[in-house]
Amino acid sequence: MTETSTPTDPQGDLTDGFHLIIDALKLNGVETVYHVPGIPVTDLGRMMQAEGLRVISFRHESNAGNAAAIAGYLTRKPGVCLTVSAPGFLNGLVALSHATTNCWPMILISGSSEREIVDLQKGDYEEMDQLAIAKPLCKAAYRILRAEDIGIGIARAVRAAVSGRPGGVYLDLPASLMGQVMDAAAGAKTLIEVVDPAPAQFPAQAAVDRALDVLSSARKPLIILGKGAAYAQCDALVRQFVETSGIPYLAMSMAKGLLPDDHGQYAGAARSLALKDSDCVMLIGARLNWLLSHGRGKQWGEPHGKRFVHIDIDPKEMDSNQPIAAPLVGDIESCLTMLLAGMGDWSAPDAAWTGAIADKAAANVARMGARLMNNNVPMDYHGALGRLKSVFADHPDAILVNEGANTLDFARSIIDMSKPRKRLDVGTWGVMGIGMGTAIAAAVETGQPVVAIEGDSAFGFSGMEVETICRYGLPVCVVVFNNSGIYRGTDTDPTGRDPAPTVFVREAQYDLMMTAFGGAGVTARSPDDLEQAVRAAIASRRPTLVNAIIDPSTGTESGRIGNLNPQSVVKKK
Ligand code: OXT
Ligand code: ADP
Ligand code: MG
Repeated sequence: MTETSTPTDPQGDLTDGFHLIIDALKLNGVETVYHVPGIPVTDLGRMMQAEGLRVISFRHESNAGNAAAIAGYLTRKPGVCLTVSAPGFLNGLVALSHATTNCWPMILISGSSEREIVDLQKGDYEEMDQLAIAKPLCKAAYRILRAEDIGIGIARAVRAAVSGRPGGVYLDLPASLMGQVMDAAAGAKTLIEVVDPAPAQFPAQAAVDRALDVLSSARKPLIILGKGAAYAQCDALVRQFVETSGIPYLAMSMAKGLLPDDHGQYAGAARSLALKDSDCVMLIGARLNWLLSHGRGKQWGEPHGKRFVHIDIDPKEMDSNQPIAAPLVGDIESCLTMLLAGMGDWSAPDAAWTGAIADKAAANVARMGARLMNNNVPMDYHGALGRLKSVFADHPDAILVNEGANTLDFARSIIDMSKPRKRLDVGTWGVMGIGMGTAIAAAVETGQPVVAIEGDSAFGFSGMEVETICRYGLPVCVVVFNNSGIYRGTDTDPTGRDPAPTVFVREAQYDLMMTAFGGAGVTARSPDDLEQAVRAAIASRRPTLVNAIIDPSTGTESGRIGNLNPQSVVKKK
């Protein structure tokens, strides 16, 4: 426990719960709080702002929570979301579970009602046993009942969020805690500045030697970089390891740009070949979950005898889907440092293997390149995204936020990223609704321009936050890929009664939502218009919404993951 801060002293020598919470957060490096005000946290939010924390006030807790989650990913510090009790708390929970699922550090702080009423279910204002509900949905959950425990409560929340496999933490603050008064000097002594919250974790030398043995004996090795490797923020080391090994690599969606996508070893455009024909796969901060078909099936060339090397900070991840021949349990920076130290005279993989991947990638890039040149009106995904690809090539620091189905999948493979942590998307769950919260936090945390490429359905989940973007004057350009529907805008109700469940109002004027709050709104019907509008938005840093009208018939069911839809046998008769 260190005594390094003097709590704000509202009344001479007294402090209270409000101020101790703020002091404890500041002491632990929290700078920004993503928030929706209301009883019992309105004054807490006001006081946070008065005490120098940046308070970003949202229109819905889900979006504030998504902002906090991605802030955690970008900064390796817990992103903090502050909500009211019961409904506000529940609204924040999707993001808290999303953060946990994605292994990002986040703290959801919710005000709550009084224990003595809630526990007897007497029917309090917004009564709910929030702690019990949060527990199964996050990495850790705590309630603070006494002002003198605020220091410990926040220290535990911070450490739980960032240590080991990062994740979401719930912190329950009953209303009565905030007004509790204590002596200021005594209060200061209760605060804890967490020392070394995410300690280095080195694997055993024997585990490193085993991994090097497995890798060096492979004829067709492949590296898969996941967002855990991007989160680890040891970018130069990852690059050094990949380049020293000479092994081709794939980047999972949010790991794109960890090494630039035009890197000679990048196998992204030969993904199927690389997965199917490799004989040894090294996973670095990526899980063999659904996004990698659990390491089995046709895509992996089953039956296969591939050997896996896996770096992950969580030992329980090993063997979760496939037997891991060489588990390396530790943090990526420590693991790669030890691997590099042991690589000595490393021989690059067989040129026949690397050459086959490079040839396939070049052929795929050329084939796709031709489709990206089109200037069709109405636009298709390739024509529109081809232009945005060139905008990102000219703005490598801009952050790409991306959600939707076709809009997500096409943008992922078309738009190259050249720097780490520039591509932020739907993550492990494929959640629609991360868009505006993510865009806002990306702008707030990095100061860089943000371009959010949004399916029209995806945008609808968080669209009201364009007001927040305008209110804070953030450099966010939202591009709505308006194909008038989910996947396609062409479905019909066979009975003729209603619109089909997947279609929206045709060519809705989403741009007016931005102009309603003082930002710029543009309709783009051609690739030329689209490119011009996005370039202007980045240059001006003015909140902008570009309503990009896409041919409603060009998308495919569920984008690239249509195979996950159950099929009706009856329908096929
Ligand atoms: O090698 P092959 O031949 O296979 O080719 C691959 C690469 O080699 C090649 N490639 C390239 N070629 C040339 N050049 C370059 N540079 C290049 N790069 C790659 O391209 C192919 C594909 O490569 P990729 O993408 O890397 O590989 P692949 O096989 O696709 O990878 C597999 C996956 C699984 C890793 C990947 O597909 C992936 O990451 N997928 C994520 C999918 C996902 O998460 N989708 C979102 C959820 S979909 C659905 O659930 C939706 N909902 C329901 C809903 C949700 N999600 N959430 C909530 C809260 N409520 C409801 C809804 C409502 S989507 C949705 C809305 C959709 O409508 P919108 O209007 O928003 O969007 P539109 O569809 O646009 O209308
Ligand atoms: P992707 O979706 O990109 O494949 P995942 O979210 O599935 O990535 O996997 C990320 C993995 O990275 C998680 O298993 C997590 O435990 C791990 N991880 C996160 N940070 C670190 C770190 N610093 N060192 C090692 N592993 C990490
Ligand atoms: Mg759509």
